[in-house]
Amino acid sequence: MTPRWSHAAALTGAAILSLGIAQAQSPELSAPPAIDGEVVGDHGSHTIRMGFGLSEGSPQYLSSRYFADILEQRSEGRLTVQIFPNSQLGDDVQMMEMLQTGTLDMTYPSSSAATSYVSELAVFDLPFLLPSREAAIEVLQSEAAQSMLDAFEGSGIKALAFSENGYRQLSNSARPVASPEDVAGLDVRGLTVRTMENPVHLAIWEALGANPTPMAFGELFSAMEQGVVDGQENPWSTILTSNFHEVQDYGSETRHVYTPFVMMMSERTWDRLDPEYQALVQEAARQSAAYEIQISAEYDDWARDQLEARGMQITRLDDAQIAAFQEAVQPVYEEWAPEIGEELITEIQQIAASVADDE
Ligand code: TK8
Repeated sequence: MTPRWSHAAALTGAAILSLGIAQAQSPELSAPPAIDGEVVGDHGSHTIRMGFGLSEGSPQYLSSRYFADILEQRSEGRLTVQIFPNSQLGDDVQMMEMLQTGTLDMTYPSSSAATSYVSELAVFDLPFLLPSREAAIEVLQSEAAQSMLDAFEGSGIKALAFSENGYRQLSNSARPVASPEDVAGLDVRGLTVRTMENPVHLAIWEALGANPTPMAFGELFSAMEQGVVDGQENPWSTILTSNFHEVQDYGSETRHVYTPFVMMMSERTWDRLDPEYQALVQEAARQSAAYEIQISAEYDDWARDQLEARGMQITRLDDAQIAAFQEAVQPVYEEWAPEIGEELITEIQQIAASVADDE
């Protein structure tokens, strides 16, 4: 783990600085459900170290605290969870590697960072696939999603639950964006947009005429501050709780991709736990993921309005404007659908459509 520390220390410095300037307040969020269920037997004490990228104000952090509380309460304090937010221990990719080697117990990456372990996860990276949050949640609860979690088996990672990262929105420091032409720039250069380290996202921003730059999330704030990139895309809640509005004047409600988070544990840690502890961890993961999805939804529009109140110029897009983005990213489907699997894509689209029909 030693080589990671210098890197981690550098990232933490940037993260603390940005948090110190303006700590985001929270919206009226639902309280976590009461913790019920029996206290499990005494199978020894374990401290579980969990790292992830987002900050203390985020739904991811708040729901992880709930996860910790469930474990602690139902094990009478024998299972404790230490949370390391703000990419303190590394970025999504590094922390998954740490799970494999057993130097970290848990992490909570964006699914997009995990497609090298389970290629089917890339279905979530396809643009404009999930038309509504209701449809997205139905998909996350489907058997197809469960088999993606199961497919981690043997990788050194035990995938426990899906939760919501959410609908991604574009922000940038250069100009208001209402069309793909605004991204590409007609008389000016195209926007340099940080993307996740994922080839489908790269393809999306190439198709839109941007200069996509894959980069770890922990390096993003300072990259924007220093003008290394013009913009990035993430859910409003992440843009707010990471204080990106301090360095990004413009936001566009593009909703171009809905991505999940995946709560995961090192298989080495998992194997060390008594089966009764394992069952508790699995149940607590599901409960905290469900809570995360709930408060993430509560956070979303509120965060957008907060950003606006704090001076970010938000461009809302009508159906025709969204359709223009949708059309511009069609080549991404042509390129990636065969790779990801037409059958899987159709299955996910059908689950999504079944919700639309219900409404
Ligand atoms: C946080 C990341 C982040 C993701 C990204 O570690 O990289 O933009 O959306 O939230 O997982």
